[in-house]
Amino acid sequence: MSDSDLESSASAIVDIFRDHDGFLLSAHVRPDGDAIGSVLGLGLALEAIGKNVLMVSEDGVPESLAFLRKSDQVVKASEVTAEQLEGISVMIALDTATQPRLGEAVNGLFVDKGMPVINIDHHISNPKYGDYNLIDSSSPATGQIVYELLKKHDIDVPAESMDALFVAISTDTGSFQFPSTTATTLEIVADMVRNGLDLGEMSSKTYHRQPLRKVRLLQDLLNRLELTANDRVASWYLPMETRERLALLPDDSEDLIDHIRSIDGVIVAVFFEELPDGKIRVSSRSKDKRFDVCKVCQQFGGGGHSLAAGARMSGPLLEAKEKFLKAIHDELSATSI
Ligand SMILES: [Mn+2]
Repeated sequence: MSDSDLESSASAIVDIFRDHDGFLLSAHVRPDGDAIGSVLGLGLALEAIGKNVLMVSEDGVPESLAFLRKSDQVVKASEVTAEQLEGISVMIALDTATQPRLGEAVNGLFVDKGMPVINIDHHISNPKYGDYNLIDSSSPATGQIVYELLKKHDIDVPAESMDALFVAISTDTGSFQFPSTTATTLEIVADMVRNGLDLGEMSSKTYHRQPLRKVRLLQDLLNRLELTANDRVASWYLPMETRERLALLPDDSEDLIDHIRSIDGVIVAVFFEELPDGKIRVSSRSKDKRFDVCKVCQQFGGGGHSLAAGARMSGPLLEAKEKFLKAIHDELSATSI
């Protein structure tokens, strides 16, 4: 979207905020920091201006983000009652590249109910499934789009919102290390700090509270680390058996891919996870702008960003791994890196 398109979309969305009283907010399944942070950030800001807000998530709030104030207000979509939906007239999808990624129970809450859908996101592959779309693929986090939207239109950002939006931006930028981090991102954080954000405390709560089982998982994954294509592709995989043995929670494997992404000389990192339903979740990262992992993930029905993308494949695990790595190797040979 061009700058003027973004501005007119933003104004149209703020008009909807002003004209309606009840909002349903949600983000993608298996929510990460940007997903929960954006929902809480916008939801609590709307609540503070007197709106009725229902924040839901297909999979609830991961344990690692439960420190966010008022995160207990984000409820599991399957547990929402008809009463809670009363007066809700607008659906807001945040950080969700495609509508099905909201989850089945979330979709069930608003599809065919005549609610306009607001779609705020930064995924380049977002097909603009909303009635109102604010898609800025140049933004490193949906939380950044939300913060700018609120600030530009003089909607107050309460302290709890600010914490949540900081965590959204911090996690999606890899703590302000990814190249997607812009001067605007840092200006936003400066603005937050000036307005009372405790950056040290928020960062420590976000990054320095690893459960031991997550470190045990890392130990296990390191034993299965594989380097291919002249050590330019690093991958590892997590079988169901390990998940059960270590009694892992679904989000324990989050961010672990950064360990292999960080290996010197590695261009592409891939993480294969066997899920309880037998499907294989593939996460991939590129460290070179010339190598687009989204393109490879799209071959398997997935998507995301050019430097970070994912897909879901059918099992068995080792077959999926072989197929996906072959596509990565083929793409690598076709690209002059
Ligand atoms: Mn995001």
